[in-house]
Parts: sequence; C-alpha cells; structure tokens
Amino acid sequence: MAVLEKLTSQQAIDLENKYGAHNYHPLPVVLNRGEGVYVWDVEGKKYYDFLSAYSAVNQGHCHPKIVGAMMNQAQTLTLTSRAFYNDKLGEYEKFATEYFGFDKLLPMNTGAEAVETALKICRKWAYEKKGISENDAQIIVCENNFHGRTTTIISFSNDPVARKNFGPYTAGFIKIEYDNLAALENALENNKNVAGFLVEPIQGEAGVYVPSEDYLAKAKALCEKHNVLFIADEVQTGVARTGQLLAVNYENVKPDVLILGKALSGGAYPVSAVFADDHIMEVIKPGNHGSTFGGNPVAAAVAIAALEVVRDEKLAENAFELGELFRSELNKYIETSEIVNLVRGKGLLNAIVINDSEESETAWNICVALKENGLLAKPTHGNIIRFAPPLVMNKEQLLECVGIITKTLKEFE
Ligand code: IF1
Repeated sequence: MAVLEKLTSQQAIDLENKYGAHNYHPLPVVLNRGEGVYVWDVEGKKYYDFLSAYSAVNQGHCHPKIVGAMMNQAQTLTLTSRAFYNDKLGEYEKFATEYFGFDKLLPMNTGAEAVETALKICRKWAYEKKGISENDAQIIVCENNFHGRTTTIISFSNDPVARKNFGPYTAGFIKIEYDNLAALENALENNKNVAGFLVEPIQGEAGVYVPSEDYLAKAKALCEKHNVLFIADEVQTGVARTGQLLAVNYENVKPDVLILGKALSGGAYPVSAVFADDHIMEVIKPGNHGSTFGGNPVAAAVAIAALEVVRDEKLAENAFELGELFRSELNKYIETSEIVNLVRGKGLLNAIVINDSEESETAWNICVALKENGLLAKPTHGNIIRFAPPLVMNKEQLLECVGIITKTLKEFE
C-alpha cells in the first residue's frame, strides 16, 4: 500500500498497533486536521477539542500567526546548535523573560526536560550558594505529582504504572501530601539538606486538584524562611490556561524557578523553558547543561508568536470568564445528577468526578460517547474526566459544548 494514499481510521490504527510501541491507549479516533477549537477525523467528522493536547494548544489549532512564524523561520534557518549564536534566541529570551518577569531563561524542548533542568539548577544552587554538602541535596515533591516520564522524574512518582520495572531510581527526593502546609513545614524543619520544593500549582494529571486558597503563598513563605527554592511546574497550568497568565498569579507568588512548556509554543513545536533570576541561574556555566534543539531559531520564533497571541487575544481573561461559565453551567446539571459528583478547576482547566470506582470503565465509556456526540475529552485517573478546550473558544461554542457534555452524561444516568 502506498503510504501516502488516504487511510481509513482503522488502517491508521492498525499501522500504529503494528509498527508503534504500545505506550499509549488512545481514544479510537484518528485526527487529520485542526483549526481553532475544532479537529476533524479522517472520515471528515468534526469535533470540539476538549483536551487541547493536555493544554499545549491553548491558542487553538494551527493558529495562523504561530504557523506563519514557524513557516517563515523554517524557510530561513531551522537549527544551528548552540555551538554558534543565532539571531532569534536572544530576541526570544529578552521577550520571554520580560513577559514573565525573570532575569533569565534556559531554553529546552519538552516539559520533562525543563523539569530535569530545574532539578539540576536547584541542586547546583544548593551546593554552590546554600552550602549543602555535595550529593546531599533533597528536593521536596508532592504525592500524586506528574512532572514527566524520565527516569529521575518517575523516581519520585507514586504512580506504579509510571514506576514499576524502571529502577534503580534516582535518590534525593522527599514526598509529602499535596496541599498540606504542616507536612511541608515538617519536612523543611526535619531535613537540613532541603534544596527545593517542586510543586504543580494545580495537580493536573492527578485529577485537576485545586489546592486551598493560600496554599501556594504560604508554601512560598515557608520556603523563603528555610532558604529553599520554590519551583513551580506550570507546564500544564501556565500560559493563561487557568484564567491568569500563570496559576501562581492568583496568589501573587513569584516562584524562584518557573517551568513552562506545552502552550509556550501553542502546540506547534516542542518548546519549554526554565526561568530564574540571576542569583540562581548564574550557577549554570558553559557545558553544565543543554540540548541540540534547545533554543533553536524555529522554537524562538514560534514562542514569541505564541506569547503575542496570548497577550493580544486576551486569552487569560477569556479563560477566566469561560471557566466561570463552564463550572456554573455544569453545577446546574450536577444538582440533579446521579452520575457526576462535582466539577472543579480554574479557568479552562476543569474536571468532573464520575460517581463510580476508579477501576470502572464509566469515565472511558462517557468519553467514547462524547466522541460520538462530537466532543473529544479523555479521563485522567479512573473516574475523573478532564475538560480543557483551547482558550480561543467563544461563549456560544462553550455553551454548545456544555450541551453536548450534559446530553451525553444523561445517557449514563
Ligand atoms: C503524555 C499526563 C498531563 C505536565 C506537567 C511536566 C510535564 C507534563 C505538570 C512533562 C506533561 C502531559 C504528558 C502527556 C500527557 C500530559 C499529562 F497525562 F501525562 F499527565 F497533562 F497531565 N509537568 N503532561 O503535565 O511535559 O515532557 O510531556 O512535554 O505523556 O502523554 P512533556
């Protein structure tokens, strides 16, 4: 079969099953086009995208400004490596550090790479600035975290599927309960070698857990008191997703280290970055860290365009307003629902908790039914369904989606 002839969905699925590692269990839909809040499958059926590639496509699929910047740069200079300078990286670094309010950024590609970068910066800072003896640094993380899938990152995961049979694990991490300030204070007071606290402002994969009102501010204050770096992983919550440019902005918290990815490129290209001020970032010297593609000219051009779209189209404000509307509309339904316990989230990062066990297939079956009804979403853990549409959605589209969601849920009542 000529690879380029048009595939049916089943043919595409069969090819992936035969030739690709089975490291995912996708919903049975094969997409071949995206535009704004919509995606289409190979049979031409149109869907609302309510996952946004896990908050990477905040600016909407194939945003013309972002694609234009990518195409323009791709026809000019794609990659130089960091062996040489290029004329885009410095411009991007200036733009993005001023945009988020930090002295410097270290450019990488994926979220996990950026998390690993932040861990290395934190450890080096601990040895060279805080005076912790080498190899004794400890970093506090939260139960039910999700920060990526590298060996070090899964070393501090408590998800058996992510961990089992990938040992031996990286040492140097202390796990505490999320949204528990006493646990954080206890860990800080009883471990003299703590270098940093790595936290998601909202735990996305764990099921869109929004912490208590002042958790982030008080956690940051505890870190300051103990001279420990507060490291915010905003790979999923950042870039306007929660109704603020950064989720930490709800509590006016400036992290010591900020990790971004995903929507930093609008989903057009792998772009991630770690932001910090000079007194922290200066521990990194030539040869300490990097990657072939980190900070390449296409990434730089795409990221500038992606951030301009967020600013110019007021996506954070839109996410805030539509998020309020989404939760209020769903709560009206939930009042009389037997199948949905609650809806929670901030901005357009939301989730519903299905009234069934974690092991049940109900959430999955609801997502299959949503697909039949023209809306794509996927369960996170077991009985929780995440809803995260592109932030360019308008009120009419959102209300139509609320209609699809409630109509579908009623099929399971
Ligand atoms: C997949 C989950 C979400 C992240 C946070 C770092 C990373 C992620 C807070 C790593 C990535 C992605 C990974 C993606 C699915 C998605 C995900 F289900 F895996 F857990 F969003 F919740 N920090 N999250 O959410 O970034 O290396 O992937 O660029 O693995 O399928 P990455």
